[in-house]
Amino acid sequence: MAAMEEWAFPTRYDQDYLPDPSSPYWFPVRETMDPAERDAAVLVRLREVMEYAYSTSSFYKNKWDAVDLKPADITSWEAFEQVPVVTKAEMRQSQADHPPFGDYVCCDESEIHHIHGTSGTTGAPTAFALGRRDWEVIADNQARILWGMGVRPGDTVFVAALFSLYLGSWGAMTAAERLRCRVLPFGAGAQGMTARAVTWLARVKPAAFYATPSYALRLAEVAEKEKIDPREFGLKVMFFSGEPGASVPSVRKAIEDSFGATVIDCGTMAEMTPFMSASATKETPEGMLLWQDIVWHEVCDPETFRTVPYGSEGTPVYTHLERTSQPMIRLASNDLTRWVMEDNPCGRTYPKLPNGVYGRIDDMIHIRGENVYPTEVDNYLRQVADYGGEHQIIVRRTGSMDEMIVRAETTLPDGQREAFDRDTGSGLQSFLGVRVTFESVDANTLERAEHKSRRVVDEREHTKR
Ligand code: 8LE
Repeated sequence: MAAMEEWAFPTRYDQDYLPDPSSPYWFPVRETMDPAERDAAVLVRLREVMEYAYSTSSFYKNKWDAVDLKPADITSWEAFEQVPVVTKAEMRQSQADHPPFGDYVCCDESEIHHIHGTSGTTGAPTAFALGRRDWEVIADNQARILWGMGVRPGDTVFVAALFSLYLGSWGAMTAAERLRCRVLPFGAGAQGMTARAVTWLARVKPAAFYATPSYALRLAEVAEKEKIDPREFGLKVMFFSGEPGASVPSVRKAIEDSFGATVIDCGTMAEMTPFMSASATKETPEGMLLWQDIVWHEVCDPETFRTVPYGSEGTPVYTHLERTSQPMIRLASNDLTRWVMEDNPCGRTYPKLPNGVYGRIDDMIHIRGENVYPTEVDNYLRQVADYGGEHQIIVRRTGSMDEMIVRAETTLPDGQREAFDRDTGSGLQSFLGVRVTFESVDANTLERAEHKSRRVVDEREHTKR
């Protein structure tokens, strides 16, 4: 087996390393090696990470002792797939019992370099503790992934996401810094900031841009209002995480058409930072590759948490290979995806999520025996002429029947919407395969997301969470 570049645990990357400028790969061996050889190396690493977690955290020790599992037992993939998954509820409990970081912090607390957290406004927050050395390793890994996207030293990277508890923006920033880029940590979310972003983008003309997909579309609308064509920003690559969108065909196309840039999808979960370990590349721009030597990604049956065969749908389960602060070992995501293993145009030998991560299990709408992904509604509406750019999905129970109402904006004036309402309603209904009550509303009346979109309002009692 060819020696894998800087493959060690605990991990320490050479902070001065940069690839040969002509190389499409940061680490040519690790990225293009025989996947079976890579997997064999990962299995050894998983045992090491588990030994480390078992000996440094009561969380993992108790969890594994309860099922009589020892890290040394992990000598096969069958054995690894029986490691019980970690749920978000367990982490919340651990942090309630051992504030503020829970008993799954494996490093000395003096090592903690950054504290981030869940950005939701309801429920108990979860704190993320990131070690100083981990932060460097995260930067290195994500710089490597940015390299794969075609970002290069000296490029200006415009970060248009919240700089607060949210890890997305900080992760993009630290990666770009490690890559020797020029970072513009613009942020998002303050009053009037989107219009100012338009001005800055037009003036600075960055090469790369990071945000949530909803925010990019919002930015394009604001630019249009300011009479600026987003293509004038001259962006080369736009990379997105945080929600489905960059792999939803019509959303992706809307962003590409507005900005004239390559759209790249990436992102797992904040807990999993380096969260870009699932990411497309410049030459494999669609879907997301699973960079298996950075984080071990499995796609599993949501009941048994055994991996499903390539070609099948399941829920992602993630394991850190390099984190020493709060390593996640088989973290259950509750998301939905499908994975495949095929030849990738970029030459990387990683499995791929051809449709990205297309939804959360608990956001799927169950209506009269059918499942509807909210992203399908987005995908459909986005290619309808005269669509106003935003919509809402309301699910309610009328009598004994569930009803799905889609309320969508249109740019058509009131009085000229009859055909639009009829055709969009029936088109949506046959696309989704469920009955839909369709209503149009004036453009620019529904709320735009500054961060992640929340478009579903489920008014049914039994699904209230
Ligand atoms: C489809 C990954 C990050 C830092 O951008 C993020 O949003 O982390 P966070 O706040 O922990 O949220 C994670 C959840 O966002 C995932 O479980 C998934 O439901 C969604 N998500 C993140 N990136 C994507 C995504 N869904 N495609 C993505 N690229």
